[in-house]
Amino acid sequence: MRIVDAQVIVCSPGRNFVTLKLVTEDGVHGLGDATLNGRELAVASYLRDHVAPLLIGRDARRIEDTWQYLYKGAYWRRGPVTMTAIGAVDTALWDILGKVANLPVYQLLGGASREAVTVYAHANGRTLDDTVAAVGRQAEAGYTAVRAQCGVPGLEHAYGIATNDAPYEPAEKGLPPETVWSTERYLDFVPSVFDRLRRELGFDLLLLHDVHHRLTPIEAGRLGRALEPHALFWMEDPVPAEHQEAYRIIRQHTTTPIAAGEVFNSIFDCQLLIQEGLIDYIRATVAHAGGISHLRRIAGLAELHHVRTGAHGATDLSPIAMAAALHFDLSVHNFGIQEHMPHTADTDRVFPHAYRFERGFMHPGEAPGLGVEIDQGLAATFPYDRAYLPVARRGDGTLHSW
Ligand code: CS2
Ligand code: MG
Repeated sequence: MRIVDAQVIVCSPGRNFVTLKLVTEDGVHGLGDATLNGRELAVASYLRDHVAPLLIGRDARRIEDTWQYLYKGAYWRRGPVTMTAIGAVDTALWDILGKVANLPVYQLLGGASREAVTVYAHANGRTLDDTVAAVGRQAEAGYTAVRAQCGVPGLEHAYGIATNDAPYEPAEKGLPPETVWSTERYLDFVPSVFDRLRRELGFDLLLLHDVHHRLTPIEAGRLGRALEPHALFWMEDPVPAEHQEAYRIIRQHTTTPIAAGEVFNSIFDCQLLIQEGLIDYIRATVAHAGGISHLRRIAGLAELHHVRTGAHGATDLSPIAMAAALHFDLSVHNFGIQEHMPHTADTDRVFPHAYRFERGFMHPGEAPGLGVEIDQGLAATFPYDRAYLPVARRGDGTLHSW
């Protein structure tokens, strides 16, 4: 089962995606998502120029050895570009193994630990009224969990708010737009959003909120405490997490559950957070944290410490990453929740898939492998289109975490 071809496919059916396609001598192929939002071509080059030559001739069944070869063998370890590339290779090899075994990947991972995967939806609005209406619509669509983001009075832009009627999409065409941020206005306003949501919608619905790395630990402690009466399912990324010890301060001040890790690349980024029980949900993904193999390691460590998974699932992860996440979610014992943002119709046409959504739950389907394909002819009609995430500055012009 030698690998004979490794292709990197870049396309933009509404947004940019990088896909790795590995082909074996028997003509079986596997797919991996290598999309790193705003830095896509760096991963494409890493794979095409440095990884593909190493894969040709390797046995596609040696998933663990290939992972170690690309990780330890590079000498330069970790980092988003390297780990996204390794993740794509790993995911593609699991896809191949599933196809050869004629089994969906979740069966290779130990089988289903649950009937279906609980997913949370996004709801956002520029005003409080719009946000409450958006959350209500997602609840009516059958979601049992909804992430609520609201525009902040006095701020032109807030994270997570759609600029038009289309679903929220973080990247924007061209060069990075600049936005203005005020911690004071945000902290003042957010508790009133959840107060209103709970008063109008009650406590049955699970509510989540993404702070998007904007606060300091003591500010995060204050927000978490203010949100306690509204019983959030989680408060996400309250602070930038390079300094894991900083989460101790948040924990000392609030019992609001904490989720972190969509930007993490390896188990080392969350080792202390997990081992000290400083978070409740780990958001590392298949795409950016070294693939299915490495994510399972992270989940294994998390399970020992009562931390559950809550994988990132924004639209900048392609349907290949979504499929891989669902196989992982269905199988892993300490699954918590999965983020779900529907892709554009063009993206769904480029990546036909077996996974399905039904009233708040998803399932990866029973197709062998990951159950997702890429229509390369159609993909070629959507060429790469440069786009960046915005940046944020405080009122005086100081750069702030976006
Ligand atoms: C996010 C994303 O889904 C989330 O929770 O924080 O919207 C994130 O901003 C993007 O994935 C960045 O590429
Ligand atoms: Mg997030």
